[in-house]
Amino acid sequence: MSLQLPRRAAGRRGLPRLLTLPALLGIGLVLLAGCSSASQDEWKRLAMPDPATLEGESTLALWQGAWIAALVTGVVVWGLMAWVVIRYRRRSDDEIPVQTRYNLPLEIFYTIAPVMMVVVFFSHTVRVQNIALEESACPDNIVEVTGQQWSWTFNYGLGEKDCDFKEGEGEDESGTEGYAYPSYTYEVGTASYIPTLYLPVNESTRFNLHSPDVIHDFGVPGFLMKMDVIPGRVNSYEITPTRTGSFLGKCYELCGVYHSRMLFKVEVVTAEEYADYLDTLVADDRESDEPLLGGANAITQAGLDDPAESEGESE
Ligand SMILES: [Cu+2]
Repeated sequence: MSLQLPRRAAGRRGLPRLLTLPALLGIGLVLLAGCSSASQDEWKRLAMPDPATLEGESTLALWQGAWIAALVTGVVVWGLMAWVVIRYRRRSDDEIPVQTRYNLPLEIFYTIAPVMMVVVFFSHTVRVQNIALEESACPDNIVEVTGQQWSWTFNYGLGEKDCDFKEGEGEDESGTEGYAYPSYTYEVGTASYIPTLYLPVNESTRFNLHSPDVIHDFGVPGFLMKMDVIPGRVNSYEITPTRTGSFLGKCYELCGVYHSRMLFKVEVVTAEEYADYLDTLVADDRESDEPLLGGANAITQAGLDDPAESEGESE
């Protein structure tokens, strides 16, 4: 039985197609020429925001490194494909190119090379993840963050902190329950009021994340960091802002109808301005012995009876 070879297309229709590539390159150049220096920086960061924290620098480096590695891999693969297509193309209608099967060295190479690449990518990912999740024994500040439907509450500690309360709640080594600070002051957002989170520059701040209802996700694009806020457990992460400025934060987890309203502003300020801000909150009579974490706090109001009693017994 003979091999059926498709007829090659007659005529020369290659020229218009050859012109497509220069045309596309030309359009690309014209588009790129309109870029400002700010958007050129964005190109260098490959669309990542300019990191405003110590930890964010590593995340950006991982992102850029991954793109470079992917591009190098792509160029090698595309190059090999183009070389094979051109070098081993059919030169006449009645010729069959060399048919190669079972090339053991080649098969071993294309099995081992990708595995090695995955090992390298994975190890860098784990290394950067460890940097992003690293927590000091006692950060400069601990903020108890509550993500509730449909906004955020930021609880700032007042007085001396006790770093034995690492999880934000629960027991310390001596078995006493409580929080890191003896008292708190707070900023509460609502679905129609966007709250602002204040942070001192060049000081480490740990966020302990609480949710009284569903899973939210607390993140600031400018910090290149986000983390799930899960009811029933306290997640946490630490950041050290490296420059003052205004940033925007949001909920990264589709948490219900008004998820899109779970925005917040971030102001990174000097240590003095931070202390002044906490003073204005205290002056506004926003003080509490414990952080506002939603749950019972969300339905208990001063002056009301125990909600369980007022609702009556259902059984
Ligand atoms: Cu949410």
